[in-house]
Amino acid sequence: MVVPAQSTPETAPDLIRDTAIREIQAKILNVPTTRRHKLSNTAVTHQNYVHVQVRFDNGVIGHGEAATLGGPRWSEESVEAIKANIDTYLAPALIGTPGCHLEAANLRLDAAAKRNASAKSALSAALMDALGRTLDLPATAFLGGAVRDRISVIWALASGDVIQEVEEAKAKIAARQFNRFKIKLGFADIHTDLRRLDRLRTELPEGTEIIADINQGWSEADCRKWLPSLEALDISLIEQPLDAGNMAGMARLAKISRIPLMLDEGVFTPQEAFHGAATGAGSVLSLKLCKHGSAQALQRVAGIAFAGGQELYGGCLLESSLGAAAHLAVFATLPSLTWGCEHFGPLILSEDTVEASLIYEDFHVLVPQGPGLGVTPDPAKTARFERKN
Ligand code: MUC
Ligand code: MG
Repeated sequence: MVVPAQSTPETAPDLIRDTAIREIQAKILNVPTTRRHKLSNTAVTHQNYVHVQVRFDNGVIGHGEAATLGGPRWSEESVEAIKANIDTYLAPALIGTPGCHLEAANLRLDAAAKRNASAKSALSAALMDALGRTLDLPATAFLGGAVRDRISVIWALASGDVIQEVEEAKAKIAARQFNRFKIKLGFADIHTDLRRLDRLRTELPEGTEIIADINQGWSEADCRKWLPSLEALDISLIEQPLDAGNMAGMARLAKISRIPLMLDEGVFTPQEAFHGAATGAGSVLSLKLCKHGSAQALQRVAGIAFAGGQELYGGCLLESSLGAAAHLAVFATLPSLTWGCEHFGPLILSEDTVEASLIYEDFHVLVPQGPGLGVTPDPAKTARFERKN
């Protein structure tokens, strides 16, 4: 029996045409953090974002965010470059394209600019938001559907002042927000790093999960020498100890380390993901929109890593609730996310950029359920945080 097509006020072709991208705006935001956040190669007291707004022909507006960490130091993209490349190359390439053709939009962005993954990911997020609001569906619905509605979440300790870090960790555990911690290393000498880890291991409740993120700060020789100390401290995961390009060194270390190694800055593209998995350069991969460039590319990278036997970890770059919500939408659709995620960004900001922040409870972050990304930027806050010159 042929079921007659339902008559709706707007037919699918009209809906598609009405999602044509009409206007794109990009603004730089500077949002103070609650404390200094230190990494091997930078330190921030303000988070810088490019906040993107996309308007469809149907009048619906979607928002996205590109986060950076201390200028072009964590990766090659700075907020100034992201905004300039969106304004000059990426936005013009999208105008007129149906916003519901998410993969076609990605192809246009890739044709307009090489790499620039963070800039592209803000546009990808804004399209998902506007499309979800048009269809009155959460973005997960057109990313394959959610398989989880909450994700185990990790907090990063990164002031470098161990007394402050112990207090901060204990307060997070008491609030039942976070009981898994990532410690940023590599900004002090290795002996100082190890003393800090030792103090945290002693002061935090027995069995507390501790991950070490070295952000490319150690050499292969350092790692060979100090791996036994990290093992003795019961570190559960070592993130990107070596230079991002040094896959061969990571593969040699992975062979001798009893602690799993995670690739972060070393894997942006699907080809890098394939290389990392094929060479055994780490058994865990950190996924971030700012590295992969779009929700679809993140899912592709996750598939490659999974096929290569790697476990998946939901990474962040200290996004506000807006950028974090875009990540959570994609992470919610991954069949496997062994290590949970680290989207603690909204709580490290002195004030979030949205009307209602993400919810953290029972050591999980909840995946927003509303249309699009499920969070709404607060115009008064974005105006206050907008960089004025
Ligand atoms: C990184 O390298 O993982 C994420 C959390 C954090 O503290 O730093 C970022 C970047
Ligand atoms: Mg990292």
